Amino acid sequence: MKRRKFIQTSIITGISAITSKYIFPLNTNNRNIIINPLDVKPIVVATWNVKKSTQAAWEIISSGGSALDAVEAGCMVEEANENGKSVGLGGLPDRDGNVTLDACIMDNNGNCGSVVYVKNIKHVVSLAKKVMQETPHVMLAGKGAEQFAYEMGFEKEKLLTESSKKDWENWKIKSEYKPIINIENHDTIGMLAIDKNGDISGACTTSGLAYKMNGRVGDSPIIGSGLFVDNEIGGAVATGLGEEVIKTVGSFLIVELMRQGKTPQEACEEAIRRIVEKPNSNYKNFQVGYIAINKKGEMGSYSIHENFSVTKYQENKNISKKSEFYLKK
Ligand code: SD4
Repeated sequence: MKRRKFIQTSIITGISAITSKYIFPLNTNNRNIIINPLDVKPIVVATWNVKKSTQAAWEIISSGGSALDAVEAGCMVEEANENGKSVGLGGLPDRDGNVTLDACIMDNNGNCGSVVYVKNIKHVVSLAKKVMQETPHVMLAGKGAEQFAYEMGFEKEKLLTESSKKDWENWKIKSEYKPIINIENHDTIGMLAIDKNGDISGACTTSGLAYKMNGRVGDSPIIGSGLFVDNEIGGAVATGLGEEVIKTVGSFLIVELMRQGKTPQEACEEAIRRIVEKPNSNYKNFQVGYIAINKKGEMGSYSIHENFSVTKYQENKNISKKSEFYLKK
């Protein structure tokens, strides 16, 4: 008995020593914020230059719709755009020629849904929403996700377009696997929104890294890595080399940094620093970009390399601009 008590006491003493020494106290002022409706600043933000997507999302917000429906609608625009080679229809395939999509969505109540390694379904963001709303689960993968899609009335579609097939065939000549730093027009679409009620939601949709190994899944459908939303604090989304985002749980980190008082900009910069300042980080050879918003409707963005662009729709203005970045020459 005595020995057990000693062990318990030592554990408790040990935990409180660790707690007081290393764990940063939460800024409790940020919790349970009560927002005056006049202070709500609706906003839609997205990774990359995707004004048509932010426009579609803004139309929903401005007519009183929810942030959740807005981010879904915004992501769907790019999923349907076959010229975008990193999302939905026309996404670049894996090494074996399979187009496999990943997506997730998160609402203002902390609910989330996610799908990974999905073939033949274009609107995976909507499928992720169905997982969130119609199943007791958070994540469905592969064939099971596809089967669920058909049960929900989604259409089967061939996702590999002629143009993406050609790119893949050219790639196969050398079969050199190098993550592309910025895809020409855009990359993974991550979107965050605040609606007129002041509620926040987010979504993320991608075909993942071009010419990845068959079966590879990146950060985009991983809640906390590719996307995280906490309705009391804000939200964050990622684009770029998913492996590095997963290793640092980037989007969750950004939201927690904002909880501790950082602005969205400061939080994005810190999350990028966590990647580049790791011992032996190979950051000059890959891109990661983050965007974040806080409850006040303020935005931040940061990437490792230049030419990461972001789009913001707020106060009836739809603006794309280049993000700040780490690797200044
Ligand atoms: C992934 N983050 O699958 C995604 C893809 C992406 O630049 O953003 N590509 O790792």
